[in-house]
Amino acid sequence: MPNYMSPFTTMINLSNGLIPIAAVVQKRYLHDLEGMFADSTAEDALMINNPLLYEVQEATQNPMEEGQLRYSTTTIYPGKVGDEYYFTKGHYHAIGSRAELYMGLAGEGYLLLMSPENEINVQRMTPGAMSYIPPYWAHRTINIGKDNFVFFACYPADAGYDYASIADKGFAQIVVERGGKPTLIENPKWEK
Ligand code: M6P
Ligand code: ZN
Repeated sequence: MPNYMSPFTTMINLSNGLIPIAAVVQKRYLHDLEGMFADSTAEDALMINNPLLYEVQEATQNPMEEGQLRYSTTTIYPGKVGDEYYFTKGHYHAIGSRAELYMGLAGEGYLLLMSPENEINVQRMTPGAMSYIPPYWAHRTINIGKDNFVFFACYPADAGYDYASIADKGFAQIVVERGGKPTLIENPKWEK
């Protein structure tokens, strides 16, 4: 007989992503993303204040086993390093064949994706946007607005995180402000 888990319900505030009884809250400061922004001078200058870039509230601590799901909300604060908008670290799934689903809850963001062949794709996310991350695509979210960008995520619990590939090379393109608008440009630090 399998060891059955008990069903449960987690309340999520759909206007701000708050999970009152979050299992874990992860806070990511600029220091945690050291070297990931294109403008190193701007990054170094801002490092003195080490601003909080984003928080992840985990709704569950479900076992990281095949067949299980985990879900969370992420809040990315508004801001830029130089002219590059605040973003999440970004990752491939350690088990590449695992997909993920995002839903916009508040604010405005971009979901930046990159295939294993370095093809770039961008999805604009606003409240109600259900954005599908197919298997094998690296994914990063970016706050392109003036308010908090908040989204919900649901993913297979065994997906895991491959952060190293993104930390080393980044994405082939980055999102910067040009003439007051978010604009996709080639990543000056990109190396294949
Ligand atoms: C979403 C999910 C999480 C992820 C978080 C932040 O909530 O994809 O699994 O941890 O975004 O992204 P990252 O882990 O790349 O910092
Ligand atoms: Zn993921």
